Amino acid sequence: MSKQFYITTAIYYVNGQPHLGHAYEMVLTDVIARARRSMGQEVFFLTGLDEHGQKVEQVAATQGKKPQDYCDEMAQTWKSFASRLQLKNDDFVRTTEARHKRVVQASLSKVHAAGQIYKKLYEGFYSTKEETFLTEKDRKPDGTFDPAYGEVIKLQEENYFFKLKDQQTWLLEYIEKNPLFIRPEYRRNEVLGFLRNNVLEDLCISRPISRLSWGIPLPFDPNYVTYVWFDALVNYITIPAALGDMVVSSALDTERAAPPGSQLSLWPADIHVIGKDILKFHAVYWPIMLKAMGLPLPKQILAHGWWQKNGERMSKSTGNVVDPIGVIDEWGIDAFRFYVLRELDIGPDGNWTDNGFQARYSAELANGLGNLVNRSLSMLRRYRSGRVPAPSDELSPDARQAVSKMLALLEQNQLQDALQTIWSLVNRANQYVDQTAPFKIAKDPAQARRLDEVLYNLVEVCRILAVLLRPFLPDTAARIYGQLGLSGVPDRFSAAEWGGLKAGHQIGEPSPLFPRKDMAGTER
Ligand code: ME8
Repeated sequence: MSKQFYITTAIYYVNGQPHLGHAYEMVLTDVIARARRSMGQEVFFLTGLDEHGQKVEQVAATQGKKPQDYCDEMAQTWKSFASRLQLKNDDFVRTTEARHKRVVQASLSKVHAAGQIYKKLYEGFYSTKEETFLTEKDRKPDGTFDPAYGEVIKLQEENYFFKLKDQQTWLLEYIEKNPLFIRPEYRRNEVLGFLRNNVLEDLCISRPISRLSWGIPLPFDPNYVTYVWFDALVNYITIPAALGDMVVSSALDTERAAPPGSQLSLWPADIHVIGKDILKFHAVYWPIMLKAMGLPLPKQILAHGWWQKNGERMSKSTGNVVDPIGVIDEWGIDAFRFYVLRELDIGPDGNWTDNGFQARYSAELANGLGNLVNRSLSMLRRYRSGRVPAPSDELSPDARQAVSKMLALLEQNQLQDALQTIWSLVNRANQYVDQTAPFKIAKDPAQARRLDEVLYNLVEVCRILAVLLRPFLPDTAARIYGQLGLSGVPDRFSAAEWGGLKAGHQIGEPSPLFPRKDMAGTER
């Protein structure tokens, strides 16, 4: 089987409720995955949950639950969140699954056998809250630590470490030679700066079982569990291995779980989509881990920014949060998907405002796209009983230009610009209605041919818009197709060629895609 386009999100800590930031990451990954499918590529989209660690163990205990029971409940919450967002993911990984644990252990064995893991006594500061070892560098001038670390204790403990020290040079060269490895460019520069100006410290990858039992045991020492990143990052290869990917299975000597003939070819990943806060783990530690396992590196790490609300960090304690499910219940999933991708390019931080959301809903969705589709279809029904007239190609150059520009942007994962390009066609078609005034020429029988031309151009643009919008707004695209009386879903960009609607085709019933809302009273 030829290699699929393999794209992943980060895996989410199960000890929290899903929020806007997670929804954004999931939706943007879903759009890239769907866009690739529309390009005709075979795609595998993986998302999932990070379920081990002290915090999960503690939260479960405070609720009087076993950690696994707690994780099982949270997994339901997260899976239903993903489905409300209309993710078309191909698998959902949970780090407590046997298929994941097996491959984590195989990867640890491999790296251990290669001499890259060693044991040493650690003596120093430890933040229980952040579950992390701290060094002198983390101390403030007055000797204290940032309050975010909570209580900081002195700890003496033997642990396993993964060697990073000798790995800096090749990684730096690799990133310098491969400009697309870390995107966007300024995030790449951050990593380059970090590697040029710091000496990598070896990474502690274990916790004694006496202190933490909720983890995957080290295959070479049952008194320890593996800790956080050696468990979490490895998810990106455990699912390929479980599905029979030969690259991973042969590097790690894992048996192929999938029956012969059904195995997928996934590794190396094409894109890991992650947030800016975990860039170092993905762009520095993960490549070094992969090299130690004898595996090729992912092709790209795409780091997005963080959302704030009203210019401030979202925080439950101050009530400054956006509840994606509440927004979806009120405005619909496509309005949510549209806003987050139209508002924020992949890279910088974004700012959610309810007013901004409503303004885009009203201007771009209701009055822009919704109005275009509704009036185009309504006029065709009113003036031609819903029958498509003979093809005409007045707007074909505009459509062709929008399609080719959008495809080029999608190749670069420039989703915001791609949406803007689609809207340039929406605006052009709305302007065409105003310029040609079909409601006026409909009154003049001598202009019947002209009216046919105008109506054809409008409904054909609506059809093409459905094709282009499908990855972004899957429901809306399907509804436009349905209202046009077309069967199936517009899931191939090749269908965006001008002339798809045939003369005599009977369209369906138009109904508003984005009902106008009374904005007064919805101010929050
Ligand atoms: O870090 N805006 O999990 P996580 C945008 N389990 N993105 C945000 C955000 C915000 N306000 N808040 C969080 C973890 N994110 C680890 C990852 S991967 C092998 C292990 C993003 O649940 C964040 O940047 O804390 C990250 O990419 C993702 O949500 C998961 O965060």
